[in-house]
Amino acid sequence: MNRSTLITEIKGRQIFDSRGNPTVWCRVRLQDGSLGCASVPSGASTGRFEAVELRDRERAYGGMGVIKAVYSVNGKIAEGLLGMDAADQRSIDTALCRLDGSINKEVLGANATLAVSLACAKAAAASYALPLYRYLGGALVNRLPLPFMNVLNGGKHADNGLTLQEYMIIPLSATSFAGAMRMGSEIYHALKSILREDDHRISLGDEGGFAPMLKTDEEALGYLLRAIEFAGYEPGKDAALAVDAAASEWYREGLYRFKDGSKALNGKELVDYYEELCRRYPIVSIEDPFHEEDFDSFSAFTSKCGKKIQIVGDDLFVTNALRLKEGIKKGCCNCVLLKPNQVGTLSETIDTANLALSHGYRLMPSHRSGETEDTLIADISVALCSGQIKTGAPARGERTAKYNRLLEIEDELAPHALYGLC
Ligand code: 2PG
Ligand code: MG
Repeated sequence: MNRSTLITEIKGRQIFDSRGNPTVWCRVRLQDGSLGCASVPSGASTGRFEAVELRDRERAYGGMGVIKAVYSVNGKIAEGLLGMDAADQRSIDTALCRLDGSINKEVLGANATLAVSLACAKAAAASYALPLYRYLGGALVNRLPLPFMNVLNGGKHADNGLTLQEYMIIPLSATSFAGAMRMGSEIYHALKSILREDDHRISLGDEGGFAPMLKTDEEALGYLLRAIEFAGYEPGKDAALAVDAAASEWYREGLYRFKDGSKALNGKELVDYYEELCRRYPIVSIEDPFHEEDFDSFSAFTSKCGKKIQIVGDDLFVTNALRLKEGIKKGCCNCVLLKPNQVGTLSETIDTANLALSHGYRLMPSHRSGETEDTLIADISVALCSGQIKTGAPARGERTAKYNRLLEIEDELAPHALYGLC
């Protein structure tokens, strides 16, 4: 055992996320003085089967305080982990699961366990003087991901009429990550100009995308096409579209009910609706097209369209290997969204990623709508060679922190850096 990576101190603190809600921060100190700090994001459209984010449920912060989770970090977790080797991530994460003892981290809180799990990895990487992506991914890692940029926000992330939660652009024809950022940024600003010209408000949603008062999803997709063209690019060739429907949020009593009241569809009708959207717009990826328990519609849609487009499971799989196993058995999706805070430790996140890869699924590391300045998912996307990442608009510090980190990694990997999907 490398004695310099033994944990000598674990310190938790309550900080704030991009929505102004409290969240957990943690710093791990090692015997050789190395430090690792991590903070935990938080979702708004959360899956029912996610690990539990422990909230105080008291008067302060409208019940959103995380003092209990911080107490878990400074108390039970610190007691259990002091003296352990931070470089032995598997043992650290096994110990965190054991200390919690529940199946969904409801005792200590997944926000507490994840903060510590990630801070240990960062401290160990610092001790080895390796960037996190290299520490986690190994010597051969050299691929930068294609960014899925959420430039128009709807659903639970904005108070407009849009049913689908995220409308993303994908800079397909870029040949480098820096080139992808240029294209994404130009399209983002083109979109702003067009919206302004049409007298739409240009206020932002939770993930930095615009949140105009549009009425229909097709109107939103139309604006994305116009923005791509206005920026001088060709829709479908230079930049494609993707959506996150987050359909669990608009499913009630057996039907998918559109926000504007125009439609209430059953699963089969919704499959047809998506097929039609894909015919009319250059959509290459749809996330959570159905409710998190509607495995039948997921598998029907995957067998119909899974060869043509990427179908991503977020609330469906919640980064959980057991949920993913069920989805694999039933033929649901061909890509897994990876959100470490849905499961509560780094090892469990990577286990789910490996299970997905071994069954031919793609990976999409993802931010949450409530974020911090932590850039871990940028490093994870490189370490896992995912070839893609979803981390919001190319605007707002908590989003650009991840993009800027990827620009830094691209520089570090030059001249051998590859870009995009394998
Ligand atoms: C999603 C995410 C991130 P939230 O649904 O994919 O974009 O949103 O963090 O609110 O779950
Ligand atoms: Mg989602």
